[in-house]
Amino acid sequence: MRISALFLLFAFTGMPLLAEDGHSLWLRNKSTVNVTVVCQKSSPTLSIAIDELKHGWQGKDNGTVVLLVKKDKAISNDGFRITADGIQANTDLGILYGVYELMRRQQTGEPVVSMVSNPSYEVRTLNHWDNPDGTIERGYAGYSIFWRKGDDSLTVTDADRLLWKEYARASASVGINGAVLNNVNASPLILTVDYLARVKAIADVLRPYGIKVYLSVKFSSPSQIGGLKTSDPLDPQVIKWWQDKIKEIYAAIPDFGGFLVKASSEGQPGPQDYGRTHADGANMMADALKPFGGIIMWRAFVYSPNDQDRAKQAYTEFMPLDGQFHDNIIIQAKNGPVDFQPREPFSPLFGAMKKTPVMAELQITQEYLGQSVHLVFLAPMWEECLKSETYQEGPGSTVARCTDGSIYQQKHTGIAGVANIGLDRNWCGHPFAQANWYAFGRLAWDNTLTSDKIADEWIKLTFSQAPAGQAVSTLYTTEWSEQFLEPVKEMMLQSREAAVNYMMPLGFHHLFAANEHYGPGPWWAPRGVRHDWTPPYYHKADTGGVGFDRTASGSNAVSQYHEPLGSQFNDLTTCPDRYLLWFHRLPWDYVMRSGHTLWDEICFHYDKGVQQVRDFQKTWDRAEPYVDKERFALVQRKLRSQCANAQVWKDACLLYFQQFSRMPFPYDIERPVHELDELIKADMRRR
Ligand code: BDP
Repeated sequence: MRISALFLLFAFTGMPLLAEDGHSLWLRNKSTVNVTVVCQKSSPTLSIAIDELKHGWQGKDNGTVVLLVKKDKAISNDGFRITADGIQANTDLGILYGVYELMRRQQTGEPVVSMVSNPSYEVRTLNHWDNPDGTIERGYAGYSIFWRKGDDSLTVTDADRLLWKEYARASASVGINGAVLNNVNASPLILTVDYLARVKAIADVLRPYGIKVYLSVKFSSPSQIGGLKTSDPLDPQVIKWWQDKIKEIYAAIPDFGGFLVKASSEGQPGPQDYGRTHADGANMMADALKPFGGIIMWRAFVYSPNDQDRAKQAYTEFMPLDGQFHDNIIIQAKNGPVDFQPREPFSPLFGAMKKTPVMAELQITQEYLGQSVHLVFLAPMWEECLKSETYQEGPGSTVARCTDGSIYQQKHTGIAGVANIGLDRNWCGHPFAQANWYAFGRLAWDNTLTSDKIADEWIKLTFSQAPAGQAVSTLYTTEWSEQFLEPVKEMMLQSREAAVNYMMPLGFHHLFAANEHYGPGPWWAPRGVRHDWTPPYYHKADTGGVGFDRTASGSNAVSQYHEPLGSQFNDLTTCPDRYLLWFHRLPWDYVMRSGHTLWDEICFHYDKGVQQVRDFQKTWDRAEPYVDKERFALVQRKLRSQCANAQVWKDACLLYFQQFSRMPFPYDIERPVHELDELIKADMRRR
């Protein structure tokens, strides 16, 4: 009797009969009551908006929502206005975004108030580092959702279309409007007829959700697949080849977004192979895209193993070109000057290039942050970057405002996130890694949001599901908040700092073993490997001290920051501790603001990082009554690995650096539990 009643309950409420696999992300809750939607216009995007409202409405029973596409000067781009009657926007997509906002408010219990919301950036893209054979560079959640290996790899199936649709819906629900479908280390294959046919099929599915597709292209494509002798950007035949290729693309995909280009970087071909500049290369492609409204996102991730500090090279190379780029080009710079490290100061290009739009490239996939094993909520890292003060146009010139068009007149603005999405049933490998996809979209839409608010929304949407007839917001009782929401949120908010503590505190960076960028390897420097790819290049530890001297008397990277920031970083008394060893080389017994020696302070940070992860384990175990058993167990297991890994990080770094500091561990910290030799050997074995 009980069983069949339960079964009926499941059948009627649509509650999952299957185990919770995390596939529905933050889009779990279904409508409980009726709603009438009034909309004068019809379009595929508006149909989705209407459908979403009917299925997800959690407002008043028998409510009416009016969707109105009508010009309104207060609304820009695909922004929207929420009124007492419904949603108004200049575009159909604006209506869809308004619907998602309205429903997010209903589902998280945030009041639905009259408001206007405009996106911070025009281009809000996910960059997929997916290869045509289905592998993903730095992907930790299975193979590509777009590409696969095998004879029938280009056949588009219904299952493909369904997955792309789910992907598009999730992305659109947080305001993402672009997808770069392939790796920046691009295969020229992507521009061949068969692959372009699949790109078109993907674009067709993504279009109603307002997501434009873009492609990463290889600069040498004209010679590699076009049969030309050169790919020199000033060669008339090369120019013609790109024009024809672009025409071919737009004939199939009229709203194609444009190209992302990694050129003359890490061995990739580029204009410099032909004695041309980045501007020459980018302008040639941009001109070919211009008649169709396409853009170029040209990456500033460039460095070579020369004598110049790697952290300075992008600025050195791109600043002289400011003003030379055509107006449909955006320079895409990683948030930090080196490479997606757990913590870096912001890239000095933000705000410095005044005549060229610069967009931030963030990394959602946790290449350097524990991949899909560690629970690391990245919003605090991105918030730190976006809110960093550049001083370029006086106080208030934050990275966010220097890139979103509020300070400089920019024809285009954008922000990109390197995606963490794969074929894993839960999309991202780790249930909490979904929060990073969510957070990227939310910050791309509104770069003033706080990490706290984003985490709050995400937890509510991801870990609750209302039974039939009940609005989900009624589940958020005081008990639920105190016992679940607040502690889990606190864990998320601390998680990035914890990772910095157990991996690379106090301005350390790039201490990874080998090329997999997962475990520690401060010792790692095999003969024959480029010095700027080895940790000793970055930490420079010896018995005299540790850290990279980027002050005026060192590499002078500080000079790339606008005053007063340059001086602040240069001066030991004003340089924030979090960037200390990024900018300064110091003796091990240097006395910190805290009164501790540098060595002790390093030890305390590593020790704290491990303790923090141990606390996360306790927090999560207490959360058990509030989480389905599948996701609970998965996170519990991953936290166990994270904890073991954190211990390895701490032991490896402390034991390695102790060889140089020759100082004892402070009595207050937990002792290492591994032997250094053992850790070094284990690292060698892994490769
Ligand atoms: C590095 C990654 C490498 C990427 C490169 C890039 O290790 O796989 O190709 O960045 O962004 O962080 O181009």
